Order: sequence, then C-alpha cells, then structure tokens
Amino acid sequence: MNRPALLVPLLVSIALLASSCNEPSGRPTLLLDRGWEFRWVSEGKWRPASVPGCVHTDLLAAGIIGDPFFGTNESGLQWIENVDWEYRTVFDAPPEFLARERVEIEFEGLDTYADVYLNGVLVLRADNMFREWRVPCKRILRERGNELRVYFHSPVAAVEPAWDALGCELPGGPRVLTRKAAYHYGWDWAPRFVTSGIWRPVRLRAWNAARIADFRIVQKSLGEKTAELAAVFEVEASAPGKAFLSVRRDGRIVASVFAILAPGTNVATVDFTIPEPRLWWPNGLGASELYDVSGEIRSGDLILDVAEKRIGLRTVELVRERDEAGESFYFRVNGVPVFMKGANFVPMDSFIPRVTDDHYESLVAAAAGAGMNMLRVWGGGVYESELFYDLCDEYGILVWQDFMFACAMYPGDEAFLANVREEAAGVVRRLRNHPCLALWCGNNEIDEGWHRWGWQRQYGYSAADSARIWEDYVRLFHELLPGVVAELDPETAYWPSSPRHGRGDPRSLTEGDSHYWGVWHDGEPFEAFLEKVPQFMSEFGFQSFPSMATIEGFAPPEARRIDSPEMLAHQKHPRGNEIIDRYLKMYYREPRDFESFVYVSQLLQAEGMKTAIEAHRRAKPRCMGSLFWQLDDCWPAASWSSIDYEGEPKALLYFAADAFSEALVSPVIENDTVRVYVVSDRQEAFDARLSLRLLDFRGNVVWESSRRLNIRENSSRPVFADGLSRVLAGENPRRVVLSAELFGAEGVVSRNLLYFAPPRELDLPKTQFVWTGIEPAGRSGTGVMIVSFQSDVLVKNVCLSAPG
Ligand code: BMA
Repeated sequence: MNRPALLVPLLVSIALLASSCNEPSGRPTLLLDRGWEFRWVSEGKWRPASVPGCVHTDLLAAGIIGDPFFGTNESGLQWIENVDWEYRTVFDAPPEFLARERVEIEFEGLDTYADVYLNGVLVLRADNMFREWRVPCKRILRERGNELRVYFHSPVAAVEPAWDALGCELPGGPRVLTRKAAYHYGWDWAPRFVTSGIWRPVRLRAWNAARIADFRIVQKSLGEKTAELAAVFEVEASAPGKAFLSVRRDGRIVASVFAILAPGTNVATVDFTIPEPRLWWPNGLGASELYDVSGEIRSGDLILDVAEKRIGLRTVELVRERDEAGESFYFRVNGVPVFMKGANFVPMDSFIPRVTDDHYESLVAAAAGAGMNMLRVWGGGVYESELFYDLCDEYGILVWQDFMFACAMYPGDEAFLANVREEAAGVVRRLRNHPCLALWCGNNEIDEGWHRWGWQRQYGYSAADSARIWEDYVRLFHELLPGVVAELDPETAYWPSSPRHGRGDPRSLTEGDSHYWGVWHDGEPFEAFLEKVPQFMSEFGFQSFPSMATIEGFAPPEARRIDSPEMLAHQKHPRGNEIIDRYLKMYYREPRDFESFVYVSQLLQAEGMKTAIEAHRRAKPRCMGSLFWQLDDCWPAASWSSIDYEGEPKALLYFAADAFSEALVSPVIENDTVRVYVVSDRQEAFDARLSLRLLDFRGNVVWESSRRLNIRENSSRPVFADGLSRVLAGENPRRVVLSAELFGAEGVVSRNLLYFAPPRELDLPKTQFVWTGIEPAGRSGTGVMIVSFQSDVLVKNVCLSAPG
C-alpha cells in the first residue's frame, strides 16, 4: 500500500517526463501525446504525427498532400482510405507506475479498425470509433523504451469480405458494417474523407487497491427547499478491502459511507442533499446553475481515486399525449412547457481532432447568442467531446442526442449488436450526468427511409429479406438501445427515430417530430412552411453559399464562379445549385455577379428559414419546437448551415436570432388579412406597447398605430388583424413595408418587417448611403468600432463585415 509521502515525488517526476496531468486522486496519469510517428505501411517511411489526430492532417502537416479542402483536391485523396496506416511512439513508464498493482492504457477513441501492440505484444483489437478502450498492460510494461504501436486497417477494405458475404445489400452501403462517423463517407454537405487515426487522447494510468470506474449523481427528488441526491459509485477493486466513499461539494465533504469491497466491480450509493437548490434553466428562462460535486475513495488517509462532475438540478420530460391534433411532442423543463429553438449540429470538421476548444466555445456561444435552447447532435456524426456538452451545460442549451445511425439499414448479427451495446452503454454512462441532456434518439430518418424511400423496391428485396432487415431494425432501435437507456439512464426519454413519420404521411404533421423537406427537396415555395406546421419540427432547411472570404480560401480567383470545377466540388447536393437557382428566381432578381449571387443565396436562405421559424412559433402551443438544418459545417462549402466552416455567420444566423427572440412580434398575411402575432416564451406576463407603421421606401409614414398590450406568459396570439387592402391604404404594395415593433419596459423587445411583394418585385429606390466608423474614445486599438449609417431611402439587408 502506498503512503501519502510517495505522492509528492511521484507528481514531480511525471511532470518532468511527459505532458502528464496528475489528477488530485493519487492515480498517476501520463498523457501519451508525444513522440508519435506514422507511416503508410506499404511505403514504410516514418514521419512525425499528432495524437490526437488523423492520417489526413498528418499527411498535410508532413507536406505529402495538399489541403484536402482546397480546390478539387478531395478527389485526388481517395487512395488514403484504401491503404493501411501505422502509428507508433516510445515512452518511459515512471517507476511509480510500475509500482502500482494495475497499469492500464486508456484510449478515448481509435478510428477505427486498430490493432494495438505494446512492446510487440498484441493487446487490443479495436473495431468501433465510438468506444473507449482500457487495456491492462502491467505485465508488458517496462521502465524505459516502451513501444506503443497502433496498426490501422483500411476501413474500406476491412469490411469487403463481410459485405460480400451479406445475403443482400443494405441501403447505406458497406459503411453500415463499420461503427465510424457516417459523414466521413460523404454526405450531401460533406466531402468523402474516410480517415483513420488516434482521434482522441491516450493515457497511461495506474492504480492500487481500487479505482472509481464510474461516478453518477442521481436526482431522487427536487423540491424548493432541498434536492435529494444519490452519488452512485462504481468501484473496481483489485482485492477484498475496506474503503471510505465520500462526496464533496465545493471542496467540503458532505456525506460518506464505509464500504466493504470485493474483488471486481462494486456499486455503492452515498445519499446527500443540496439545500435551497438553484435550478438549471435552459437559455432564456433563467440561469443555468451548475454545482461541482466530486466523489472520492479513501483507504485510511490515502486517497485512492477521485471523480468529478458538474451537475445541474432540473427535470426534463418529453411529453407525448394524445391531443386534439394527434399526439403531442414537447419538452417540459422544471414543470414548464418549453418551446425548443435551435438547430441540428454536425461535426465541425471532417478531421475532428483539429477542432480547438475555442472553436467549440465560439460555436456554442453563437447558438446561445442567437437565442437557441436546443441542439440536436445528429446521428451521422459522432458523440461529441466532453467539452461540447460542458459548454451546452453552461450556456443552457439542451441536447437532443441521436445514437450514431443515419439514413441506412444496419446489420443485426450478434457481433454487431454486442459492439453497439458496448458503444451505447459507454456513451450513456459518459453523458447521463450532463444537465443539458434532454433526449436519446435511436437514429436519423431510418424509419422514414424504410417506409417511404422505396428501398425495398430499389434493392429488390424478397418478402423474407424485408422481414429480416426490419426485424434487425426492431432489435436495434426498439429493443437494444431503449434497453440500454432504461437500464443506465432511466430519467431521460428515448425516441426510436427522428422523424416519427416521413413527409408525405399526413401524420407527420400531427404526431411526434417532423422533418419537413417539401421546401428544398420537393421544390415547394417558402410559403408552404405556413401550412406545414407539425407538433415539433426537428429538421427543415435551405442551402446557401458561405461568405466570400470563406470561398476565397478554397477557390483561386479564376474559379470564383458557380460552375467552376472547384465550386462544383464544394456543392455536395446533386441538385443543389439548380434548386438554389430555382428559388432565387422565385424571389429575387438575377444577381449581377458571383459575389452578389453568394450574398443573395444567404438572404434567400435566411428569409425562408425566418418564414418557417415564425410560423412554428406562432403555432405554439400546438407546435413546440423549431430546429433548423443545420447549425454548422464540417468544411467550407455550399450547405444548409447558419455558420460556415470558418466561423463566419451567414445571414440566417442574424435572422434566426431575431426569429428566436424570447418575445417575438410576427406579422403575416393570412388569406388577405394582415395579422400581427405576439409570441412570448417568458414565464411571466408583461406589459408592452405594439407600434405598427406603414412606411414607404423613402421613410414617409403612411399610417401608424400604437396599442398597449398585456402579453400573457408562454403564449402566442394575434394582437392585430385587418384586411390587406385597408392595411395598404391605397399604396403600391411594391413600395411599402409594414414595420412592427414591440416595446417592453426595457425598450424594444422585438422588431419585424412585412413586405407585400417578393424582393424581386420591390420597387427599391437607388440607395446612396454614407457611413462612418469611429473608434470610441479610450478604446483605440481594441478592435471596437462604432459604425453609423445614414440614408434617405430604405436600404434592405445591409451586411457589414470587416476583413480578418
Ligand atoms: C436531412 C438530414 C441529413 C441531410 C439533410 C439535407 O434529412 O438528416 O441527412 O444532410 O436532410 O438533405
């Protein structure tokens, strides 16, 4: 048994040897992020590598390949997926590690078919990008010169025999056999880069007697006066023994139990309370309060291990009840029905390891800044990093978490299911303590795909094939995954597939969540959004191009036109440009040049999404959610995103911020009647003033009206209605705009404009505006500038940007 005195020299020696992070636990940890090299196995030459990292970015850093995102480079880099790669490093194990009873190597993520050798001994065969692996290595480890080698088999070649042996093809293709991010294989917004690598950190860890294998806080009850909680310790012990398990809050021990440990896994519960609990609220409804709680295991005075969690006290329920319309689908948070405002999240890079902490923070902050309170982590990407969920906890963004299955049918053999069971159990245990976690969802669009996309005909399935493939589906999404959630996270709801019904099935508008793609895929006009309002819209979207600065990063000057090979390579939807063009002609005049086209594509997208979001919010409480497709991008390209790969917000993000405002004034024309709605997500009623003005484009007020209102909490209702011709008061609809403003005690709460003709038909006067930019006094050199504009006429949709 170690004595505390050993701990001090141990800390010092590890710090000198590698970039170790020694936790307060007395469980030495050595981060293995140094000295890595990689090679293309059949070429043989070793070159420096990054861990965490992946083959593509290592090849780029070594100067072997050009930027995979530049020009048409993608097509020339497809060979990388077909060959094997190898990584290695050499490290010393400090004697303190070797002195422990147990020493393990922990891999947070291996992508994907990886054979791991330590000092020449095969210690692991990994086959799932989404799992974490712990490899005992005490007997193989030596003090100096340990060689850790990871051999990656081509993920494409690896599944060929199994694919050929399948009785019939599965929609999705061979990728469905591999537990790896689906978007790596290409998507309608993603390039194909089927990479390999050690994509998450690797650590050497050691312990004596016992370690905390899992630490979970269960909320038993949440009252106004007290929160009753249980800390559930899962302890792995190497031998029979006794231990103290304690819970600390803000550093102070608040409860302990004495436990008798048997060798192997032990579960022990320590009850504790938090008096005067401060609740965790989603963004916009209150503070997202967090508490630091840690669990420790001690033997006498010696701390054997410590686990830390940041928790939030809240309840989240998915409410599905029969109602007049069909079956509801909404979230009740702390007893309050909350309208979900947000977007679908996709991985932020084709090469995830290079996404920095700052990138994560700026993206989640941007989502919160746009008024969002929910992100859906879509099932064709990855289970995100801890940091992502930590940020969602902090910013009050609820997470709808898909399991990683999308738009395909998956096999149902025992080995596959066992692999998925481990994956699901690992991720549920990892994420279940995050207050942001709102829902587990089995998959993206597979139920819809099976029933409505014609797969059964397309693949020529016999009745027996169909029955077997559907049985496999049921085992996975109606038995295995809900079983894992019920066992490990019974507090969180499980939803088998998003959407509940495919579009085309009338129930898609009356039951559960809905993906409405009549706009875009079916070419319906944006106005269709006014009618197609479901109970909860979990996907709808429209593409646009990224900012010019972003385009300049991948397209050389001569390629900056819509039909250049470089631009076409950055449009992954087969009909994408054609669809954008069709809608553009519906609403806008022909843009005069490429740069205008790029900008107008963003306005078009923003207007379409605004139309939808406001329609969803006006329909509250029948409709209780609006998550557009898609928040972000994994590379610089045309896509449905609101923020491009370089982090540049598109017009959509600004429009969404207005449309998601906690109180919204929303004017709309419904059957020749102009109605103005006020939608409020506030939990208290408030006094407001509505100001309506009909303005011509030179700023003359045709008429105005103002009225006092009391806005009810959590509501939507029309507060003004009049016939279209009376509102227009004889003016030419192409030359006027209705300005609606809602004022509360704090000033303007929401501002909106209603035009009476599409932009194409507006009689916009030639604009001549002047602007000045000044650095405010005392802030010169800080990058802050106050810009003012002045114009005699309406200037519609001004974009302000500054290089860099
Ligand atoms: C939805 C998503 C994605 C896709 C998007 C745009 O169906 O789930 O699969 O990228 O539409 O087509």
